[in-house]
Amino acid sequence: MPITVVTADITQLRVDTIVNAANPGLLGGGGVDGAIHRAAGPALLNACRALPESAPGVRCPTGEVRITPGFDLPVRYVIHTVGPIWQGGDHDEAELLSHCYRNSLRLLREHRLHTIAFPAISCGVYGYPATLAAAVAAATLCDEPTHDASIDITLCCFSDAMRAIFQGALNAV
Ligand code: AR6
Repeated sequence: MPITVVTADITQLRVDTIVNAANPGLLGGGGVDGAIHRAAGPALLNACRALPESAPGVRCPTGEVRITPGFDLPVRYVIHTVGPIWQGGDHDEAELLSHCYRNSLRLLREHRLHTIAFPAISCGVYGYPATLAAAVAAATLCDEPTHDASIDITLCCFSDAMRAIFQGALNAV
């Protein structure tokens, strides 16, 4: 299962599915979420709004995933996940972040897709220290069954500094 780390705008990538670092409401926001909604067009917001709420205003609890079409994006699907807000590290942040990656790959397999790109989930507005988040991402992805050579993972960082952190974490696994 090859894992590549790149510096790029995730909305430009031509993969089967990109992952969105969303919030539980799934109705858009800033950062990569805002960029994905802008590039996908208003149909994405409508698709998200149509997803059922599990509690008032919650369409995707932290660590879980939901899937929609990619609409105007050059991808077939968007997998929306919600990373944990960093609260110092003793509020199950690592486990919840790990669930984001693992559940995204589960959906990828269920939909028989092969290529996926992740942003640095939780590393922006949600405040997760990048070195710690990268270690969780690398450990989780490298823990996946490696016999599945048909799955190709891209870790899409928005700066070279972030790319170096994620590459370093992968090298350390
Ligand atoms: N392509 C790739 N990475 C990007 C892009 C892009 N176009 N834009 C930003 N990033 P964030 P979070 C990087 O804040 O921390 C939203 O408002 C960014 O530099 O997008 O999980 C949601 O609605 C950072 O490294 O996501 C939630 O409310 C990484 O993506 C909240 O932010 C994640 O930063 C989620 O916060």
